[in-house]
Amino acid sequence: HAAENERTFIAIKPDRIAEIISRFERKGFKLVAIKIMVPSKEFAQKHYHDLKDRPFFNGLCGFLSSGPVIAMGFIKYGRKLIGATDPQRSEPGTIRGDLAVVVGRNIIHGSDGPETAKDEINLWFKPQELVNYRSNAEKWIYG
Ligand code: DGT
Ligand code: DGI
Repeated sequence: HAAENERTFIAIKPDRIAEIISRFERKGFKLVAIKIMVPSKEFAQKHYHDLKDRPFFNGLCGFLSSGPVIAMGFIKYGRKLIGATDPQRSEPGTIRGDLAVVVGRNIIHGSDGPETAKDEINLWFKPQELVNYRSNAEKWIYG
């Protein structure tokens, strides 16, 4: 199953680290890279380069670089857990629906597809920071 090996990049603000990671863990996402860092404004601009013409680009990059970010790479792709961009429109049960209020402060970024995930994982992580392994659950499920 191809989707089992797809990667996703997730970035979260601190404060609810355990809760947010646990949602991915419960859903069966496998963590393959994690670190905490304060991205520079220039780094944030690279991360959000697709949005450089939007009016909120400067504020968005300022916010991302304003403090620590926990960057994670997971195997398995999924936007459903995160919810719609605007927390006022994201469904209850999603991370943004449950934990966020304001669109410019929506606490979590997730790559929007397998291709952007590759680019984002390459931006945030060096190859040697990615760890691959079989989880115990996989051994029970796939033999
Ligand atoms: P909004 O209110 O929808 O425009 O979005 P916000 O609230 O995310 O954006 P804003 O303008 O309040 O700025 C958020 C961060 O970005 C803040 O830490 C300061 C930084 N920032 C905003 N405008 C500028 C600017 O013109 N120059 C610099 N160096 N930083 C800025
Ligand atoms: O992939 P998403 O994060 O769901 O959405 P996106 O890639 O379109 O936008 C990236 C981030 O930009 C989003 O998480 C929050 C911010 N953003 C998007 N639309 C708006 C916005 N920020 C403000 N202030 N106003 C917006 O309309």
